[in-house]
Amino acid sequence: MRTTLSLASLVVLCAAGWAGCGDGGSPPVSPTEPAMPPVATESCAASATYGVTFRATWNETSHGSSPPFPSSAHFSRVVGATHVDDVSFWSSGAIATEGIESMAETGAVTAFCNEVQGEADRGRAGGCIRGLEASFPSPGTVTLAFDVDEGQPFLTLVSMIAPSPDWFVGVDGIALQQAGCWTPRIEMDLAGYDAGTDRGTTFTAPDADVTPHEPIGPIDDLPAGVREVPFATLVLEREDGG
Ligand SMILES: [Ca+2]
Repeated sequence: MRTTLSLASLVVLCAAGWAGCGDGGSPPVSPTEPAMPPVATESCAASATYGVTFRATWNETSHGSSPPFPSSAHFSRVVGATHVDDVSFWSSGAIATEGIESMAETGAVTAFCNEVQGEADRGRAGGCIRGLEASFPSPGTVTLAFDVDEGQPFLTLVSMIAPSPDWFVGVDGIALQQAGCWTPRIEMDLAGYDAGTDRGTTFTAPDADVTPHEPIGPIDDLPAGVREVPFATLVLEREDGG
């Protein structure tokens, strides 16, 4: 009896993370033809490319007037990495790394990217993902793209709320795959965080270092009624046909 795999069974294998997803396993085909219909092969491929739309929604009325909305409100360069599940570049409740402190206080990304490279050297992260714009106004929108491999299918991205003492937005290790296949589209609202490294209470407060650093958490200097209002929306969409 001839053995063939149905589309349904291949989808199940893909969902189980089967290494053969995306190549072979189906009835004989020429090397130049896709082995499977696009939906089955591409969603479970070994790698993917995502486009990122970072939509800054923070504006003069979104978070009230105390502390007052600053002139030249903007965000710093979007920066991040793909990584394995047990790597964390930041999380709520943790103490900020030097890279997160630098990003959240000044928008500089060199220290953060060095931390990413350290994990990349150990095979635990891809390279540093850097947006093209060093800063961009809010409200406003920027786009970027990144490649991701199935070995490092979690995403971290951050950007400084600017001006601010040490406030930022970001995602902390969101999963880009479900059951071994790439999620086509993810949309998330981004609330603000306080990096716990500066005690300033207004967007334009002068530098005032916190020693020792406090855990990353909500921006307690914003009124409770607007503390959870998103500063931005993040949309991830596969750009390679998935
Ligand atoms: Ca702070």
